[in-house]
Amino acid sequence: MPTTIINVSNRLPVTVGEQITKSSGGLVAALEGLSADDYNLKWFGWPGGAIVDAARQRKVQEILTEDHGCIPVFLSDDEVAGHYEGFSNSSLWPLLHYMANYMRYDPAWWDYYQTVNQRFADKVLQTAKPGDLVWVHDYQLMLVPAMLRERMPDLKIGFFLHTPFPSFEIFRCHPKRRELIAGMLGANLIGFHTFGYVRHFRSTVLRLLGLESEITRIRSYDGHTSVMGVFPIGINAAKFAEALDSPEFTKRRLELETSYAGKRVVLSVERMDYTKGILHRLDAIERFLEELEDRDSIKFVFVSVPSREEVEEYKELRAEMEARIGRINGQYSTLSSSPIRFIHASVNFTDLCALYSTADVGMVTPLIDGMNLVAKEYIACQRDRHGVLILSEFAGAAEELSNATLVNPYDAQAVAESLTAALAIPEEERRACNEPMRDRVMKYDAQHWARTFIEQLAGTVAGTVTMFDRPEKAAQLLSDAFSDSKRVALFLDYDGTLREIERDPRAAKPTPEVLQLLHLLDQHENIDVTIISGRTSADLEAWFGEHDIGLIAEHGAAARRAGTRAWEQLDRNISYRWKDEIRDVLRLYEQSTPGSFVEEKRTSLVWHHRKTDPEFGTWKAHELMHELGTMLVNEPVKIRHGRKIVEVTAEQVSKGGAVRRLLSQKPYDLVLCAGDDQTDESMFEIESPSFVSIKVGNEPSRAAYRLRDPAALRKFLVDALSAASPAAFEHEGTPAVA
Ligand code: GDG
Repeated sequence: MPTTIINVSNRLPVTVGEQITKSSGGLVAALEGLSADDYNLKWFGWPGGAIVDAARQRKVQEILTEDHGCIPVFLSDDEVAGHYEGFSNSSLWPLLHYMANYMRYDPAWWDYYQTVNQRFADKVLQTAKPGDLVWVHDYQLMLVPAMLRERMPDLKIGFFLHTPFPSFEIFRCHPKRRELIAGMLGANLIGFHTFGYVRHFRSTVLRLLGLESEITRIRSYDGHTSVMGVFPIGINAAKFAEALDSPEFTKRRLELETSYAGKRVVLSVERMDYTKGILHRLDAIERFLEELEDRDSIKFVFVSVPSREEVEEYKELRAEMEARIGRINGQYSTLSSSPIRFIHASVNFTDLCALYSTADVGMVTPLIDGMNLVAKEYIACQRDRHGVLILSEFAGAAEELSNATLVNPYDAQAVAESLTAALAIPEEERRACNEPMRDRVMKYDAQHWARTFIEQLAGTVAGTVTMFDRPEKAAQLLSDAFSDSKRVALFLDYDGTLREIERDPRAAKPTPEVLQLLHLLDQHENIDVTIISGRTSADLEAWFGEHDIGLIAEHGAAARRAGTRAWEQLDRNISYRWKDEIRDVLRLYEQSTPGSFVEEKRTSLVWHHRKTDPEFGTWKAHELMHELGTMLVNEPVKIRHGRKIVEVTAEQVSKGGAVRRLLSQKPYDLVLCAGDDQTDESMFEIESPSFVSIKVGNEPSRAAYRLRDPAALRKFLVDALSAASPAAFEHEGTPAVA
């Protein structure tokens, strides 16, 4: 059975007008190149234009689906203006390209962006089945992965960003920065053109969301892992190869050669966009022309495809470009020729190939560009002429095309000199530079790109966390024990287990969901609940003092048994003299690491680095671990680098020890321990036939069962209670504790 690929991009590869016209961009070729034996492709996107009439929408949908495998997402004119022209192209596009001063923002655009992303997600969810691969494209749809994940947690979702991902310092300017990256993190696989963009994305996620990550993996709070990968997009190589062998191409090339006879041709092709460095290029051309003796010997051809003409900055760019070209042509024209030929239109594909192949120099100098396919297409078409590619260092393509003449587009003088030098490179040298680049461009083409992305996506572990043991088994054990009125002990860690983690630990007071769950458990006399935490007894007393439940504080150093009000110290015989020595060291780290602080508890000293720069904080934590390790070799302590903390604790105190002590005083038929942190592992070591251990979260653990997050644990407990006494729940309805 072929796997279904659901490809989701802002635009469908078809346009609906009087007739339906198919477009043939790189993405179409890339996906059509996937084998039909292995994959069945469905394409979701906007068909262009506003089709408002419901009957016409149905008709268009029917034709597109049946004849083209395309499922249209219809948008109104207002939605296109708010989502596409506004939020996507006037807000996100400039920022993703480091042009924060071009970024505009209107809160109404954000509403449109969310609505349209949700419409795309809903449309996909109407069709998607488990086992399908969903591939979402580009900056217009950054929220879609998380929207899909929320409703189908097991779906394999990929996201590819076709633009650069800028440095954190730039991306942080966006008013919706957190929402946007959280949306992308719904994907299992997030693809970028270069490793630089991966690095920036990771750094942004670490700093804005405070998540843990390795170089190419990020673990989200909801338990799934997003893998980041480098997938440099390629050109439609087969289409170019075919064109170069066609008689029309040969004819058009001959015509161009005749028309430009006696001149060296320098070609630029691009959408008219301020990222493409057009005005800076004109500066360089002016400097070049100033120095040129024979002005009839050169022709610059600019193919500038109209783009985003509704957006103000693009209108201004066009006006400025036209004025500058007019001035340059006025100043440097001779009686027989003018230096710049400016085509403000799209040329047909054969003409484009003929132009690429005729040009002595391809001048591709964007100020920044995700990849830039024009550079690769120019090389592909230089099969026998070996023209020179002048390429901006700031195009993603520069990583692969390192034999090109690489330039800094902001340095007009250097670009002008590179152009003079390029025109003088001997043929042998040009051939030697181009051949390896051409081999690469033709081999690692768009189809290769799509295949590698899809194969990697197919190989990722599906969204949900793999369970150690089926949680239904634990649920059954628990509900059986509840319904038989057996004596059950629940030892529940608090932060990250019973309740979601907060950035500020003081803000993590019990939510109504937690309190409602405790209230439900409280109604069963046979169930003893103990909250077991690393927090101080004062913290626990303040939040749970009024509840008749057991409390264990400071990882097992103090306990307040259910039914009593008094706290008992379990660590009376333990010495804490070692604290004096290390307190000073931790203070030094506090001083030298902005945002970090030292917390002193009865049984431990903790250095917190949650609020520091994540990379600096983690590095300092490693240094501190090393220093403490050598200082404290002979002391009865444990040193631990936990979640954004370095902690030194008395060796004899542990949660596991405290649980054992309570169990030795009162026997139970079933004991359940749940925790999310390393300190909880000492509870999971307890061995007993009637023992259920649950890890909350997706880190490695010795627990027998695993649940995704605190909400899943709360639901698990409520479900077990309701299975044991359905009547009580029928009466009250299922409580909203999750
Ligand atoms: C975005 C990213 C990334 C151009 N003029 C004509 C014409 N074209 C075709 C070219 C090329 C395509 O348009 C332009 O692609 P680029 O990659 O250069 O740039 P963007 O449009 O900005 O694309 C970019 C890309 O997505 C893919 O991920 O590389 O960085 O910004 O294929 O051939 N085609 C025809 N006539 C023209 O006049 N027929």
